[in-house]
Amino acid sequence: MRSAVASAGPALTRDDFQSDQDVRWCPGCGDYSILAQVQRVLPELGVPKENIVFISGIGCSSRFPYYMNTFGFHTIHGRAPAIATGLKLARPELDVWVVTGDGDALSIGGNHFVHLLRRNLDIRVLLFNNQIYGLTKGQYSPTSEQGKVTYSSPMGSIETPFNPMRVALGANASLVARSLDRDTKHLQMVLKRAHEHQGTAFVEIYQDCIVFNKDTFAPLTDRETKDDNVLYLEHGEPMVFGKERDKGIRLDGLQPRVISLTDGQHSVADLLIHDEHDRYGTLSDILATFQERVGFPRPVGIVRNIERVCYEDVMLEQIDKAMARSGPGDLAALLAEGDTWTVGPNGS
Ligand SMILES: Cc1ncc(C[n+]2csc(CCOP(=O)(O)OP(=O)(O)O)c2C)c(N)n1
Ligand code: SF4
Repeated sequence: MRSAVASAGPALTRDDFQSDQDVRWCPGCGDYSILAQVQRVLPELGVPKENIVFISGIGCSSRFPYYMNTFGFHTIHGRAPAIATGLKLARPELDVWVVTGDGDALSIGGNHFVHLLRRNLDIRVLLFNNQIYGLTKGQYSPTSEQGKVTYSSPMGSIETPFNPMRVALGANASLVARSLDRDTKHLQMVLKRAHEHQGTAFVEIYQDCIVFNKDTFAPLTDRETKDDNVLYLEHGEPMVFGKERDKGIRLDGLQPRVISLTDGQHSVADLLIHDEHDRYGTLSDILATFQERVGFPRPVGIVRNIERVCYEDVMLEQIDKAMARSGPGDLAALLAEGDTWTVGPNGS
């Protein structure tokens, strides 16, 4: 269910969304940029501050609600989706955002995370992926690459990492997107699109943990290399990338291939056209594999955007129907009915 829109009050600015708390991330942490982009975008969304709620779990990223001058809840590790679900069902008019990290969402909170996505409540989920546990000082996370040497994997992680986009698509998330902390305009665009979406919008944001996983995303953010390593997706447009826009993605049977647009063998007409509304996710599933393929660019932007019924709309309808049929109900009477007994002293 859509959140309530703004009344005709004074226009809000970025400053209106800054809280009075000192921001306690390490200097240079990518979280600062994400916070700034969220605070820049919110005034444009037209939602009154008192209708916005940020709910987080535990981690550096999860300190986010303290820094927002909105309602917020710093909950327990991995459980932000559960709290957000309860809140959205009780107060469906609120604009609910979940902020989580790769550890919070995909280790301890993996179960809650996938069920939020499959249920499709109208909630936005921002996953700050720094491929490490930041708050607890640098243990490998479920998105750390195989072989990653950390305090908890001194000989290199032997685990196959989660690909968050594949997890989200596997849970049939209705909006799946990716952006980067340092690509500020792109991140703002993705946040706005996530907000427009009705249903659970999952946004993976690559975030630099400058202390424990410095420069992990440098090839995707450094000026000299990013154009050759990032594929900016645009609905209805051919998949072109490269500093000279000289490369593209073509489908060869079921396999995507990177092709040159300057070798005289191919042209833009041969390239895959992005379709974010592809209902069954064939294209988004292919795009999600790019990060595992050597020599492929990393897709960013809206990977998938389909319409699905929102969980809270159907649940509220069911509650209305049940009340029309059986009246408003009486919880105390329900708890006391049927076989009940009283526990006496010493458990007798
Ligand atoms: C029940 C429980 N288990 C473990 C922890 C320790 N812990 C706190 S944050 C965290 C991981 C944070 O990593 P991530 O979600 O990637 O966030 P980041 O700090 O990198 O932003 C862990 C394991 C905890 N606080 N509570
Ligand atoms: S430990 Fe890493 S993620 Fe946490 S505040 Fe510092 S730089 Fe940011």
